[in-house]
Amino acid sequence: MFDELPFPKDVKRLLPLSHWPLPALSTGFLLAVASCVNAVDVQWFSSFFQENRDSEDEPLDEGWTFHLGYFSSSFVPTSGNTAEWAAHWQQVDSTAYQVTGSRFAGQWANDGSVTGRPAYIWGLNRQRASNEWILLHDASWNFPFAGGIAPPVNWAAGDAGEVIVGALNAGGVHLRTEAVEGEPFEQTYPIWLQTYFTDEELSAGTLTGASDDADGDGQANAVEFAFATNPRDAASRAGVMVAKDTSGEIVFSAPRARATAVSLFPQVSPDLVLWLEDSSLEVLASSSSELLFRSKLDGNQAFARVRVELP
Ligand SMILES: [Ca+2]
Repeated sequence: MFDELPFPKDVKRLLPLSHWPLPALSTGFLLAVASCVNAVDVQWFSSFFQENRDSEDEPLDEGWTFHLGYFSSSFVPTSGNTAEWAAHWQQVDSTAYQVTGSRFAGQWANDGSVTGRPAYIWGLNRQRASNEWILLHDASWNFPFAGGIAPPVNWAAGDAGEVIVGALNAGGVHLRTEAVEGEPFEQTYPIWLQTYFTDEELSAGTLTGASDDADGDGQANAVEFAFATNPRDAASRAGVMVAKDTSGEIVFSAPRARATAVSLFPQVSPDLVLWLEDSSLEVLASSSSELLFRSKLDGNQAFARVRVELP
């Protein structure tokens, strides 16, 4: 969407983000996921077609993800210790918010590794510069035993007896997120894959490589990971934007997914052939949600892109 912004010709133009070859990923994680058998599954979800809004009353968008997990040791999350949540969070499953159904729905194949732990559902948005979270729990949400065949356990957001941050069914809004202190928990590429791909797809591995483009939108999975877009939705894309700084000079701005294990390397080019890093540009600001830079090239035009590299 950003590469369709109106833009003066012959001055500077922008180019969608591109992606360079990446190191191969370990498949150990994927094999572990596929090994679950005879488990009591956990279905965790919110109801269809509800009003779900953030603290500014905007509907939740495709940047939202929901996570099922627990907090390590004896840590108990409260609205007063949100800045400490990330350090204690242990993710079990995750799923993307479905804008069309205005809900989230995940299913976790229980492997027995976390039996008895109190379960929480954490909603967050890594695209946002400020934190907006919701955290739900209920006294009955404890990870079940594995083994044997049993009906799935159902945990509905609307049944949560504890809303640690955010609000539930207040003022005509089903899920309401809240602006709080802190950073989302650190996300790696294999963990991110869980949000958007089924266990079967993870096992097959044909769509899930860093250089694969699962939705065919021209942006590799690694790029979608770096910018917190949805790799299964071709309409969900991000790119370098052009902006003006306070003195009127044209600068480039790249969004960045918060708390995401990826490195970004801005590049500029005079001609779309030769791409330069480092001394050919100046990084003006680098925050957890944005990278701001300008070209130092001579001449009256410059192009910009960002190289994405997984650790
Ligand atoms: Ca893509």
